[in-house]
Amino acid sequence: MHINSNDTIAAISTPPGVGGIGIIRLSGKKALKIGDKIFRSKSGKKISKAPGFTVHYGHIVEKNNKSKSMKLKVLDEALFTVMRAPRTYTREDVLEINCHGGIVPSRRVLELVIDNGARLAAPGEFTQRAFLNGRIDLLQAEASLNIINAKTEAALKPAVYQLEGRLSAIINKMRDELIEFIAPLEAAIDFPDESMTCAPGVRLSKTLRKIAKALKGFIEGADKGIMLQNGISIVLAGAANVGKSSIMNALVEYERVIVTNISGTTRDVVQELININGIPVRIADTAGIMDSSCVITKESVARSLAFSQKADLVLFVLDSTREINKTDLDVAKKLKNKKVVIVVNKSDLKSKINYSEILKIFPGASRVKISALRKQGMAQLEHKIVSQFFKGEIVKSEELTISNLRQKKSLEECYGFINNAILLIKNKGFEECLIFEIRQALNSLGSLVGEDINEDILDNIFNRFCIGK
Ligand SMILES: Nc1nc2c(ncn2[C@@H]2O[C@H](COP(=O)(O)OP(=O)(O)O)[C@@H](O)[C@H]2O)c(=O)[nH]1
Ligand SMILES: [Mg+2]
Repeated sequence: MHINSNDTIAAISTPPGVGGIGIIRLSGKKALKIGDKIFRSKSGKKISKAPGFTVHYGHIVEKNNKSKSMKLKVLDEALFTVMRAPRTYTREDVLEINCHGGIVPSRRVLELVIDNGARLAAPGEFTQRAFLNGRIDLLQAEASLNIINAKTEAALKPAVYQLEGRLSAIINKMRDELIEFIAPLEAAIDFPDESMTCAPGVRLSKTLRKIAKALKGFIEGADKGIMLQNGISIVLAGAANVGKSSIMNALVEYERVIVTNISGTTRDVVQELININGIPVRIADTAGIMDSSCVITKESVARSLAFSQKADLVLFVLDSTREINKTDLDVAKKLKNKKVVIVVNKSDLKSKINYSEILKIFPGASRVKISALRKQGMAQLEHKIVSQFFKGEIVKSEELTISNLRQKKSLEECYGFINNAILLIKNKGFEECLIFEIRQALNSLGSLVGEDINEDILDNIFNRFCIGK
């Protein structure tokens, strides 16, 4: 992404499609001047003369090239909100134009502001400016992305917590505590006679241990935080007619997919998002695995297996009214490497199943008996799904604030350096080494909040945003 922060950027900030209002946002030095060029306010006042945090009613106008008199053509009726630097989202002058919603009006206004000197914003560029101008740190920038993308309330909570800067505050406090020890340690090297006596050493180890403990808490919660943000993907897999589609319908609570007693009913992979105890779960129903020479069946079986391989969890479905057959075993073998819950379906009917062979393939896998037809055992099934990832403990949002792998990696690095430092003190190592480890730990914490971070990494982060944020 080519970032020139002198440009004035513009984008449609509302989602594409038909809606009551559309918002075009501008940020940069020329934002208000561009406002003057395209706006005739009812009051006759100029946008560039308006104080911050004021809203103005009027019309968006453009030059009518066809008319000789150069009369202005009214494009839309609009409200202009003026926000002046530095108290804005980006810390630059910001202009927000509320015009009519819908694809055509907002597009035309966007084109107009671009014709008048703005440049189309890259994805996340407004938030990137907020970060580069020091209004928020990188953790907060990532939190704002998570807020937009949150799929459940439970996922929203930690993101809001992080946007408020509470995690950043904890991290910054750790940094301050570590920095405090650098000078005395350096003094100890320069004046070995007055070398670090027991007192700072004890205090330092205490601080290091406290930090290590906090980091460990965050790292342990990280996978859950990431999962809460991204959702868990699960796939229903098994032989034909075991009841996969019936389970899908029971989980999404409506007749999403066709159920018949004819094998091969499901062909395409069908996906739906459900919410289990606040955790977003993407569930996919797939074709039953079977041998066939039919081109369509072959393709659907291939997709089914490919999807199962990518999923976080496979619900391996068995029909309890019959013995395990070769297909069941073949499918099971293909899913051997996956995290699996064995779902024994049709428990409303007489059971004929003996799954010892299956248990050999999935030793230790959880099992649950259900009847998709009668909707029995569904709560247990949901509980089993979630407990594969969240082992029953209460989910505290403070501990789930780590929401991506980048953050987890920085924390793990830092944790490693802190532990090295603890060992050095214990083994009476050199002060130079101790300083080195502490500085490395400080670097990891710095990169966590976005200091001295390389441009490619930044671009990578902001590219995941939508345009207009
Ligand atoms: N008795 C009973 N029949 C079921 C149950 N679940 C599914 N079925 C029936 O099994 C057949 C195959 O179901 P379907 O969901 O299409 O299986 P799929 O091929 O694995 O997707 C249908 O006739 C369903 O009505 C159940 O829990 N109990
Ligand atoms: Mg099916």
